[in-house]
Amino acid sequence: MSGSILLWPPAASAYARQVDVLIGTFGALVVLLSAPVFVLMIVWAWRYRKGRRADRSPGRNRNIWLETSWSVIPFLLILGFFFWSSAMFLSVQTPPDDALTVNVVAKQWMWKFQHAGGAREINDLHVPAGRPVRLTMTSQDVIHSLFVPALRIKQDVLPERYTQLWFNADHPGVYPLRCAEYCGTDHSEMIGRFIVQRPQDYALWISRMGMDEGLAKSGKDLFNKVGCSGCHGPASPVHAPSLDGLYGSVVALDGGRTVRADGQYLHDSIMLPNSQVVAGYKPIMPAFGNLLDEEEVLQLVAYLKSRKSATPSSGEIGGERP
Ligand code: HEC
Ligand SMILES: [Cu+2]
Repeated sequence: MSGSILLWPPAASAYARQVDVLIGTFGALVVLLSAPVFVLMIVWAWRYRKGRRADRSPGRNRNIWLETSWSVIPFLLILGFFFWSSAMFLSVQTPPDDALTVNVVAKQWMWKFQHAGGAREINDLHVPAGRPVRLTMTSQDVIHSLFVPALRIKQDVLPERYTQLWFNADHPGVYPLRCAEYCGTDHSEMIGRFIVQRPQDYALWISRMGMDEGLAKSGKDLFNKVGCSGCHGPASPVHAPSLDGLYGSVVALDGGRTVRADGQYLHDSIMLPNSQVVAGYKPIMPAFGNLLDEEEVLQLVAYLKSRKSATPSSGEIGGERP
């Protein structure tokens, strides 16, 4: 892997170049502000060294404006950096709505990627150039951290939780992808490739993967296979909530709280159902934490997200949900 660790890796997105400008400017400012201190320290140490006959009487004329200015000007400059970098931080936290979603499951010691169309890959992540991509990430075991130096972004990947990252890579090429959180013996082997392709090459790659069965489709099969439909299906004798149109709605919980049903809520409802019980239902849903792995939960969550509100004519009983 010689040559793969670069002091200043290539930049593959507009954001990465912004980070470079920020770091470069900040570095320049730090040099500008600290250089006079060191230069004067050396000059004066020389001028007033022991045995030198120099004028050592206390200075008379203090200049209050000069003394204020060397505190206030650096303060304002540094404050400028605070606003500049905060704006960048906020933008990297908010993916655009039209972003392509790729689900990521980290485990000791590999990266698994599932594309929205169902294509899966391990340790390689293919993305189209010039399109925003959002990574929804979780871990199967310990804490990992996804780091793509060429994008200048890094995010912890946690068990039982979804974290996200987004980017818009604009420079086709192959770049390193790493785990930046010590996660056990083979942490240093948890290396992948981040592959940015021209849109037409990416389309070709996706079609070659030959998986048009989507994530939601696998989730639907799983929903029937592991027995969710036995309770949540329309003909079920069990008193369980309908899951149509659940995603994005507001759920009233036992105890009077309400939550918005986002991806994390769906995840937790499956893995730890008794942590949040829907108002009006008994906590009879079994926990699937030991039966399903995080990849399967992603498929179920994708399936639940795809279920729109039932039409009133569907004849389903228990229409608590608007
Ligand atoms: C034994 C019956 C049973 C099985 C099997 C079951 N559930 Fe449930 N589920 C329930 C009940 C009852 C509730 C409401 C009480 C609660 O929140 O725990 C519920 C709640 C939920 C909720 C929250 C619903 C809401 O309105 O907020 C989701 C999501 C869910 N289940 C998904 C699943 C999935 C996915 C599976 C299969 C992996 C599954 N369930 C299997 C009975 C079941
Ligand atoms: Cu790791």
